[in-house]
Amino acid sequence: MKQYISYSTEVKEALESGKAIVALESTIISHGMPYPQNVITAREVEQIIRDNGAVPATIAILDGQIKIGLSDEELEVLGNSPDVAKASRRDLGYLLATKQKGATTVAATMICADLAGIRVFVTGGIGGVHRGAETTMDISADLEELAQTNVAVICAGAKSILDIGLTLEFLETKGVPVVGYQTDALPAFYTRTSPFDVNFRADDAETVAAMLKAKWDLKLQGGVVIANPIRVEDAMEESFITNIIEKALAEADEKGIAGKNVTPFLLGKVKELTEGKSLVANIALVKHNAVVGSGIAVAYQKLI
Ligand code: PSU
Ligand code: MN
Repeated sequence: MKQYISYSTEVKEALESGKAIVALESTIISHGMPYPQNVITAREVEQIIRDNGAVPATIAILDGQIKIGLSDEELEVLGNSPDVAKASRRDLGYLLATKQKGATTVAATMICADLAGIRVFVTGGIGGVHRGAETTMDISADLEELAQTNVAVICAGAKSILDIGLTLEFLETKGVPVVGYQTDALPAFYTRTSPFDVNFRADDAETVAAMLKAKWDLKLQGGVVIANPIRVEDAMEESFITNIIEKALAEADEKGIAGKNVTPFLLGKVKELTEGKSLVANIALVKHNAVVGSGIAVAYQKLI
C-alpha cells in the first residue's frame, strides 16, 4: 500500500512529531471554483490552518501517487489544467495505474486521509442525495464513505441543490452523526439555517473532539459531519439563492446533465446566475471552516 502514497515534508514531519493535521480536498480546487480564485483560496486556507496551530494536508492524485500535502506548483497544476479528473472512490485505482491527474472528492479525500491516519478534514460542502434521486438514483458516494471511513468532515452543511431531508435520512440510516457547531439548525451552505435540525449541537472544539474519540474508541466505523454555519456577514439572502438554485436545477434537467458532471455544473451555474456572489460566499465559508476545523484537530490530537 505504501508504494502508492507520498507525503510532503511538512506533513511527514507533522505525522512524526504528532502534530495536529487537517486534510483538504482538491475537487473544490479543480471543479468547485474557477481559476485563479481556486488556487488563491487553496493557499489561503492552508495558511489559515497553519495560523491556527495545525498542518494542512491537501490531497490529490498525481504521477501514480496519492499525494498527502501539495507544493505550490502542484496546487497550480490542479487548479489550472484541463485534464484533471474528478476522483471519487471508484476512480482511485484507475487514475493511479494510468498515472493520470485526479482531484479528490470528499469521498476520495476521506479514504486517503484515513490511509495516512488523518482524522479531521475541512471542506466547503459534502455531496448528498440529489433532488429527484427517487428516479435518477443520484446519491453521492460521499455518503457511503461517511458511513464507513473514520474521518470527521467539517463543512457548511448541505447545499440546497441537494434534497437536504433525504440526505439526512440516508445519514441516519447509516449511523452517521450530524453535529451542529454552535447551531441547532442544519446550515444550508450559503445560508445559516435550513428547515432541518442537526442531531447534536456542540459549542466548542473540545466537545467535538471528545465525541470523535468516544465513537472511534468504541470501534463504531464511519465519519461524522460537523456542520459549521457560514458567518452572518457572508451569508446570502435565502429567497435570492433559492430562486437561483431552482433555475440552475431546471437547466441541468433540460440539458440532461448526469453522473459526476451534475455537481460541478450546478456550482458553475449558480456562480454565473449570482454574478459571482456565490463564489465570494463559498470562499468565505471554506475559510471559516478551516478555522473551526483546525481547533477540532488540535483538540483531538490532545486526546489521543
Ligand atoms: N459541493 C461544493 N463544492 C464542491 C463539491 C461539493 O460546494 O466542490 C464537490 C466535493 O468534492 C464533493 C463532490 O465531494 O463535489 C460531490 O460530487 P458528487 O455529487 O458527484 O458526488
Ligand atoms: Mn452524483
